[in-house]
Amino acid sequence: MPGVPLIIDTDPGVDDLLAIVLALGSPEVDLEAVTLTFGNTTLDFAYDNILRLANALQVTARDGALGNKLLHERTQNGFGGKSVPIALGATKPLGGRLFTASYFHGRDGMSGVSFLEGDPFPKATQTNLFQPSSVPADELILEILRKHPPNTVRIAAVAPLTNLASAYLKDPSTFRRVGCISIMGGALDVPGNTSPTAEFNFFADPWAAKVLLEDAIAHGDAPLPIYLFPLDITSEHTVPYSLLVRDSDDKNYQQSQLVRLISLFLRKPRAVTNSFAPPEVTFDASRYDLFQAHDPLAVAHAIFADTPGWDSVERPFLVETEGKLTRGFCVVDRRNHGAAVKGRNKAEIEQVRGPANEHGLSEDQDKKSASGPVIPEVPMIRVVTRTPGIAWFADKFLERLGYQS
Ligand SMILES: [Ca+2]
Repeated sequence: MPGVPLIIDTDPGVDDLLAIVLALGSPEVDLEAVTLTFGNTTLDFAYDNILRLANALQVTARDGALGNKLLHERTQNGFGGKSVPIALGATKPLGGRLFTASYFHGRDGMSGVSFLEGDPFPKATQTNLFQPSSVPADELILEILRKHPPNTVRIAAVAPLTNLASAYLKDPSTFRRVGCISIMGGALDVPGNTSPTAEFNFFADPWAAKVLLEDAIAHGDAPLPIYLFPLDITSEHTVPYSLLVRDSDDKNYQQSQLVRLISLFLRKPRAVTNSFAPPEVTFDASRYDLFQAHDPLAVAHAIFADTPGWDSVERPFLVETEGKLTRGFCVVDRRNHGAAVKGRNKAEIEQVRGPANEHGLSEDQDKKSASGPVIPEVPMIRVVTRTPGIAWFADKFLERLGYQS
C-alpha cells in the first residue's frame, strides 16, 4: 500500500537529519521531497549535510547494519525505484537580517563533522535515495500539491517558514490543496530558545511565520490545516542522549556508520543542553542529559497523524516581526477581556458585543469609555497540546532509526 505523500521542509541541522531518517524508515509515508532553506546553517551546508547523511546511510546499508529493513531498502533503491528530490530554497528571510543557529548546531549545522581531518563522513557522490531537484523549493512544493488529490499531501515544516510562505504567496489556491502542515515553531507559555521571547524558526523568519499563521489562516475560504508544535510541547519530548550517542565499545557504534555519525553530530547540542542544567545541583543525567526532539516530533505528527492520542486547542496570537528585543515573539494577549469573549474570533465578539465602529469598539463600549479595550483581529492557530506519549514517541523514533537496544 502506498504511504501518505510527505514533504519535509528543513534546514539540516542535527535534529532535522534525525527527523528525515525517521520519515525514511516509516512505511506510513512516501517522502515526495526534501525542500531546503537557510536556518540552522546556511543553504550550502544544509545541502552538503543531506549528502553526508546519504553517504552514511549507504555505507551502513552496505555493511548490513541498518536495523530497520525498510530504511535499508529505501537507502538502496529509493521509494519503489524513485529517488527523493532535494530542492534548494530560501537563502535568507523574507525580511530583516539573516541569523543561523551555529551556537547550537555548529557552523556547518553538524557539530563540525564537515571539518574533521580526513573527512570520515564524506558527501555521497552517487545515491539512489536522493537526487537534486531541477526546480526551487517553493515551486517543487506547488508541483507536488498540484500532482496529488486535494487534502492528501502532508508537509512537515521544521525550519524557518520562508519556503512555505513563498509557495503560498506565489499560488495561494494551489497551496490550499495541502492536507496537513505540521509546523515546529514558536513558544507560547514558555521562554524562547534563541532569545528570551522567541523560538529559533520564528526568530529566523518572523515575516514568513506571519504570512502563514495570520494571512493564510485569516483570509481564505477555509483555514489552512496547520498544527503548530511550539517549544511548549516539543521540549517535553525527549530521548536520553545515552540511547542516541553510543560509545565506541557499543555494537551499534562499531557496526553502523550512521550511529557513528549521529554520535558525533550530537556532541555540540548535547554539550549546550547539559550546560543549561542548574549549576547549584548535582548533575542528574536522567533529568538534564536529554535530547529534545523538536523537529522529529513534528515529523512524527506528519507520519502518525491518524494514531489516537494527539490533541490540540485553538489559540489566538500574533507574531512580532519588528521588535528590537522581541523579534519572532508569539504575542499572546493575556489581558482579561471577560469570559464572554475569551478565545473568540472577531465575528463572534461582534455577535456578543454588537458591531464595532471605526475605533474597534462596540457602540455600547464607545458610549461608556473612549479608551475601552480594543480587540484586534487575531487569528486562531491550532496548537498541539497532547501527543500519543513521550515514551511512545521515543520508542517509535529509535525503532525507525534502526537502533538496537
Ligand atoms: Ca530544523
